[in-house]
Amino acid sequence: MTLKLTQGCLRSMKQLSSHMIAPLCGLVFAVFLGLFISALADGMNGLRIKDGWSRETTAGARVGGGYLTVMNHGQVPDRLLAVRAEHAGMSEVHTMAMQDDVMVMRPVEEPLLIEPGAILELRPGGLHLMFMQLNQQHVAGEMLDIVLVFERAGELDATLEVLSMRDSMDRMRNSGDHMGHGDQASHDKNGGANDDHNDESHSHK
Ligand SMILES: [Cu+2]
Repeated sequence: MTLKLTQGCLRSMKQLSSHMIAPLCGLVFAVFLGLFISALADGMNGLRIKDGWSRETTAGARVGGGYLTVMNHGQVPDRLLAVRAEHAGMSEVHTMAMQDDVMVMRPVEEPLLIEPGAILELRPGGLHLMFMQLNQQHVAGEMLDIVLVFERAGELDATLEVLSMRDSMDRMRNSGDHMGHGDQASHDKNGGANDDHNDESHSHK
């Protein structure tokens, strides 16, 4: 009696385990496949660009900003050398700083370093992308294709979602950045007149 019970139990355990092992194997396989695919997507460099966005521009505006996040999942540091965009005659990576009580922005002096495990955040009020000589208005709802040029990773495509003024305010609020003086900043030593970065203010020193 006891023997029969034990045998039955063993049999049912075997059945149970064989039933469970198959889907379990499938799950493990799927997880590994997922890891493999995401590793492929990251490429050799391990840089991942995300959350790209821009603010809509008015019809006559000649400049527009760009914001995004670059994460370095790789093992080696990399540097952001340049940015290119078809919709702009000139594109630069900008930094902002206080100068004589005025927020000014200018091209970064050195390529931005992204250490392994680090996150580079380009956002209003801080480091940002600047598109000048716009040949196309930034229209809310549209996507802007840009290319980021890295020292090691080379050229990586990125897209910026153009947000309406209202949505970009929300985005800034939600990102925990309360500075938000991207728009009020004057360009270079332009005296804080407005945010219309005319071409003169971009002459390189
Ligand atoms: Cu700028």
